[in-house]
Amino acid sequence: MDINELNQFAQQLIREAGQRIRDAFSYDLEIETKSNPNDLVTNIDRETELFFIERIQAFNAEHRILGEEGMGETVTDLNGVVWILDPIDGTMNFVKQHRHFMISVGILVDGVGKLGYIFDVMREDLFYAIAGQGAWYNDSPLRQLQSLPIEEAVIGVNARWVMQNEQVNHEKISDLVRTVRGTRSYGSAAMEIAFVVTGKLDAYMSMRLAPWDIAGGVIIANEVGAVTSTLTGGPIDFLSSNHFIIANPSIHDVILRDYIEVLC
Ligand code: 2AM
Ligand code: CA
Ligand code: CA
Ligand code: CA
Repeated sequence: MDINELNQFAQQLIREAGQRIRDAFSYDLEIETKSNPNDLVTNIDRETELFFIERIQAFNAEHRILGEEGMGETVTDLNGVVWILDPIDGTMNFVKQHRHFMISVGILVDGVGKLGYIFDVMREDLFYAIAGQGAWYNDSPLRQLQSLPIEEAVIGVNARWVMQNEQVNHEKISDLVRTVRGTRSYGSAAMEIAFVVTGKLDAYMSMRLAPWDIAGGVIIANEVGAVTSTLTGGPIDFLSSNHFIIANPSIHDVILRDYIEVLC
């Protein structure tokens, strides 16, 4: 398989899907809820995933697709070429803000991440990586992340974590929030990951992210030295949901050791 040809195809496809999503604002969105009243999905999420599936299958019928909306076949192993895709990451932002949502795509070959993409649909900004060759933000190569002390870090964390919750020890998270320079919460996991790989954030963490939220980002992270793991320091599994952290390598371990206690 020619990885550069696949990269060209994927970039073209992602940009075309982005154009379709932008065009969709001129007609009505159908908004439904999934697991809870704040877990949204629209007809555009589903139509975009179907668009990817049809185009990928026309490109190579052996490629398989693991997508959030489940419009493709069921994927339970990572043999061969597997696309892990989230057609719209940040659906609430899509619906409410009409910005700050991403297309997230990771392409794996026999379980190994080869190509990663995070596309900011409204800004038409592409973050991407080719494993072993490097990572780019549009036409600019991304540099290895520089070390910094935790006191100078700006981190992506959800405000609910600072309140008492069943997921993490909120007192330790409050300590982290007091220690760092600043916190942000953007509402799109892929966007926050894109910010960490470009040094605009120094860490981002979340509970229960799915493979399609993180696959593209993890592949980009590997090229710039960002560290990805579960919140207990375990490896990322592209077939199951789990808690997640991506961080500058100089602060990953200290965050897990001093500030994160997973309760569930
Ligand atoms: P989504 O927009 O594709 O659903 C903030 O909510 C981030 O967490 C988004 O990246 C969102 O992805 C992701 N997320 C994962 N599981 C979610 C859920 N059950 N409800 C809402 N957001 C979820
Ligand atoms: Ca969703
Ligand atoms: Ca998502
Ligand atoms: Ca989604």
